Amino acid sequence: MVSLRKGLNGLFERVSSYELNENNIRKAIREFELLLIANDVSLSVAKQISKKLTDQMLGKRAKRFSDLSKRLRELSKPIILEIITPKEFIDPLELILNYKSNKEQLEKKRPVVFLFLGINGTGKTTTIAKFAYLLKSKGFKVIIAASDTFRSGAQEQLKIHADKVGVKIITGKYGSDSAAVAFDAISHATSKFADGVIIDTSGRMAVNKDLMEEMKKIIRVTTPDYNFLVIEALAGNDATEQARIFSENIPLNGIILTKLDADARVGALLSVTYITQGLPVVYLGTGQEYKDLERFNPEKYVESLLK
Ligand SMILES: Nc1nc2c(ncn2[C@@H]2O[C@H](COP(=O)(O)OP(=O)(O)O)[C@@H](O)[C@H]2O)c(=O)[nH]1
Ligand SMILES: [Mg+2]
Repeated sequence: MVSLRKGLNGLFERVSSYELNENNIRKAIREFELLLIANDVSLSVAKQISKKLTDQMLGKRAKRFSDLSKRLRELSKPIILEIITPKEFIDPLELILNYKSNKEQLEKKRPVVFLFLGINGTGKTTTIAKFAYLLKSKGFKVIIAASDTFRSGAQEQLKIHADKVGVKIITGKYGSDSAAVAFDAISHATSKFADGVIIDTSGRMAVNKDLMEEMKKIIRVTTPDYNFLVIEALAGNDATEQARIFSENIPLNGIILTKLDADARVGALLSVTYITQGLPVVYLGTGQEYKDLERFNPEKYVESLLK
């Protein structure tokens, strides 16, 4: 949050000394836009925000104001909030709880299945370990499916996490069918009356056709209840592109944005939520430890950004 927030603070301070006229208002909005772009907010989102600000400050129905800095802050808040507020909030803990209390589903006995997708290195495996840790700490029984049978070391990496967290893992052979591993894990979990299954998947270096086909196959075979896309905030514009391609090809239910601790580049959050049109950000990854998984609160995010 640091750099964008600092930048915005500086901007609000600067413009408070501007004389109030149309030129200066346009200049302040332009500075606002550039600051967003410099902080990982994509061009189209930044432009959309500045257009709305211009309309609301200079348009026909603009209200009169005397404090440019205050007005800019007041108006940008709902504009940003609208972009990052999902159509529907998703809380995985509630999902499992609701599921457990739903008799019909209980009779089917199948646990809630969460599929994690995303390209290599975004933090899928780490996030799965954090998620399993969270579910376990809340008393749920979960099983992990190590369906990344592609990248060498992936099985061992996840096994180490599963052992540390203390949850069961179903692994597969490298080069074997990732969908089959996931399917086995779900069967196993069903027979053990587990509450949830978390499926890890392989990513490739970039989003490409092979990856999409593999993900579609896993989805066909396992019919997950929730598909979560894992994206790293550090990826900047690339994060937006990944969100676009995945959301166009795969029916996603939510996004997990990782690496928000490192140098906290929160701008990506705006672009990613904008491009996926209101998909909820389910969790934020804020570090490398199991506890570093936070719920995302749009109000809090905007408050802290514009404070
Ligand atoms: N700082 C930080 N590092 C993370 C976070 N999530 C994952 N990582 C690191 O990112 C690297 C790649 O993570 P991994 O889970 O293997 O990514 P995968 O390829 O998507 O499974 C590892 O070094 C993780 O420790 C996070 O929220 N913050
Ligand atoms: Mg992985």
